[in-house]
Amino acid sequence: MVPRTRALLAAVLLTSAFAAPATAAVPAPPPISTVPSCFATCPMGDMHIVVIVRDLASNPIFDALVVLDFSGCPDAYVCTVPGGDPYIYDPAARTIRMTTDASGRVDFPLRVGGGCGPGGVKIYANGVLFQSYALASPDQTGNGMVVCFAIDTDCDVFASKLGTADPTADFDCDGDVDLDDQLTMHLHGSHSCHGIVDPAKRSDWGRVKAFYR
Ligand SMILES: [Ca+2]
Ligand SMILES: [Ca+2]
Repeated sequence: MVPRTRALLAAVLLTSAFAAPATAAVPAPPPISTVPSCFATCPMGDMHIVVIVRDLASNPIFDALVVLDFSGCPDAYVCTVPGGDPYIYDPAARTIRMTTDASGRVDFPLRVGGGCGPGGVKIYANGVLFQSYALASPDQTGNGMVVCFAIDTDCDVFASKLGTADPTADFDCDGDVDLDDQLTMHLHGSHSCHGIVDPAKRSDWGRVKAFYR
């Protein structure tokens, strides 16, 4: 092998050794990647946050790390049950993370209540800022449950925002707080971090009371 060829081969091998794996592809921010129009969650985990991560050529990125950053949203109430969620919560950093599947998709069944104004919650993919949001939840009081009588005042707090453009109660992302958002409040009534809060069941009340203290 002539020296020139040997040098070329060495360069190719070196390049291959340090070639970036597919997982290190750089995510392209929205609208190439897909993010929610607004950030609405329920403590029971039945309002999903879905993100699809793509590169500049619109190819889905597998195994991209998607981070939901709540560090600027101190009133977000993150429910935690060890091993109970498909994502990882870091309580010190106040972040939630999960990696994308082969189609570049992550689906967070986020169990989060509370709220905060615009910019409080951020979505990152492989370190690239995708979007920042206000946080909206039917758990308007940020205590991990949606209850409108006796032990909680979620409906009263929501009602005070009806007719406004307050993003912390705009669950359907259309820029206002109206009867459609009120319907979402009703649909998520009695939802909590621990499932349905049923006043007829003493055990559930016990949990709620314990939760409330
Ligand atoms: Ca509440
Ligand atoms: Ca709305």
